[in-house]
Amino acid sequence: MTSYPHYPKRKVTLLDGVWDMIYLGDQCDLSKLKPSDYSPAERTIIPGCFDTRPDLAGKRGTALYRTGFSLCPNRAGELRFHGLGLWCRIYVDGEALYEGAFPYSGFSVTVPPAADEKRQLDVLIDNRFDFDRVPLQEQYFDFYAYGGIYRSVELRELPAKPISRLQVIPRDPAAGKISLRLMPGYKTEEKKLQACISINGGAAEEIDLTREGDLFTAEFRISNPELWSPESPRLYTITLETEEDAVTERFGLRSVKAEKGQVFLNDEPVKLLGFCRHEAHPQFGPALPLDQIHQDLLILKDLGSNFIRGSHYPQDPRFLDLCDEMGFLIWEESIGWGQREKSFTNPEFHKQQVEQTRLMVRNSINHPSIIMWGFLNEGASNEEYARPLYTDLFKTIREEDRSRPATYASMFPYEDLYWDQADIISINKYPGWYSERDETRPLEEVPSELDNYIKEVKKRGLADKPVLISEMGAGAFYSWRDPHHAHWSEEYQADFLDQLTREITSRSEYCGISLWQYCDCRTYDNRNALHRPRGFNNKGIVDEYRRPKLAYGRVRENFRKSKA
Ligand code: ADA
Repeated sequence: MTSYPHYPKRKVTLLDGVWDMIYLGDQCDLSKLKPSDYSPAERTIIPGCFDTRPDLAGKRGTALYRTGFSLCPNRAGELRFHGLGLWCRIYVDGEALYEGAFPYSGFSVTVPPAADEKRQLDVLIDNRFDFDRVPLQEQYFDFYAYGGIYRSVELRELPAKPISRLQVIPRDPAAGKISLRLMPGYKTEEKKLQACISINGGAAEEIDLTREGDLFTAEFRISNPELWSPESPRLYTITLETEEDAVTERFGLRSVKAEKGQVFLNDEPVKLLGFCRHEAHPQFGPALPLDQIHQDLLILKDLGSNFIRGSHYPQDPRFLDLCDEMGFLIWEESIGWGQREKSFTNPEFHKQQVEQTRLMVRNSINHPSIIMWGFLNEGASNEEYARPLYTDLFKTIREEDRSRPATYASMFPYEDLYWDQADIISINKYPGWYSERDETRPLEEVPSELDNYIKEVKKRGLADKPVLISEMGAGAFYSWRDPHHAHWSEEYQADFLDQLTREITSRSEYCGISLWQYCDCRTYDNRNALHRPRGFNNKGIVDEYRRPKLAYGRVRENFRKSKA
């Protein structure tokens, strides 16, 4: 089964499975490369990354992937890529149809009709760093930049007048009121659109949608509405059918607000307790098997978390579907990591940031689990040169969706310039770990820093905005125990996270925390690895194989106590 949306009137084929592949090395001139010059003969598995395979581990270069598919003769199709990186060019029957570098973003490519049913798909993937070609993901990021088709690929047949998506925005959830926004997948001048809708597969009702810009919109009311919440994650499906096409989307009835220094879910204040999570595993990179995604969520539930920050890129839709079902609250963010002047002053970077952030909101808008949007993790929010992009990204998100708060993780709590634009103030800081003071165990920095951030927010007259610790953490090597409780020992991390989670759960001035981080994950393979022993970011509460460290029990107890 594919993730939502579903298209019940179309033939949809999941192309995941065994593909052919050839690794072309690290010297390819992409402008000259022709897939027809190669006969990929190696078998490989999609979703998958070539650079996690034992024979190609750590390679940076170009790989050509090939598979066949069937499409009804003389009918157009749509290839849906849920996530790949770093750069790709997509060919059908030898014709280049798309080229781009939007790591972790879901996007579609239209396949033109042909007389033959049998078609050939070639995907060229390149994972070499090159700011001009791949401005969104760079070598200095503290997470490994994998190469591959790391999420599912779907083929959808297209009718003449396809429906692209149906956005469902809860307006007054308790009264069952929703706004519908249909995105047609074809050009039209029509002012009205007639359709039938059914809720949860029940009786169909006729509805008239009215043209608004590029969309068709309508208001609708669900009878006997039941709210979505972490305790009771009630989901609805809606199927909208036109003469030619139908789409089934899944949604939940819930409201989110950020005001009076708190986050409200269904008008009740909620304390957000959880972790930042990378899609990562030593064997699979970000191409996680569904079972692993589910097990991660079971572990996070066991830890007493209700909140996950999807760091630092748009999330796998299968993960978001499970979060909807299991009642997690999610921060989804577009890809970004510590960008400075070179990026902010580059027009192509600016354009692609806006484009991928818009894509993220459009792709994920119906997930009730997503309660906030984010972007530009630890960007230069202390610099004036960053103002145009911060402003444009807030604008982009609000153009697409006003039903959720927008935020960004700032590493500059004393110099930030854009907090006034954010709905939630989110702070990434590492007192007690990256300590500037010369102490053996700088744990006592934590409470005083937490006091200072709040003082700063109040001083700036922003006390109405909720304050979230979007990252704080300490590293530990799994199974390294030490009576001295030295840095990197499981004991030091346990002391640190115990103190931090007790502080956050007892302070009403903080709306929550996403601890850095859920699991250890692979990062640098260059000299930066000197700060990242093993080439891993070791701040996980579980290691890369999800084995719990000592801190697990302490955090679990504190999170659970807070919710009791
Ligand atoms: C930053 C960053 C994380 C990670 C973390 C760390 O805050 O946002 O991705 O690199 O620091 O481990 O230092």
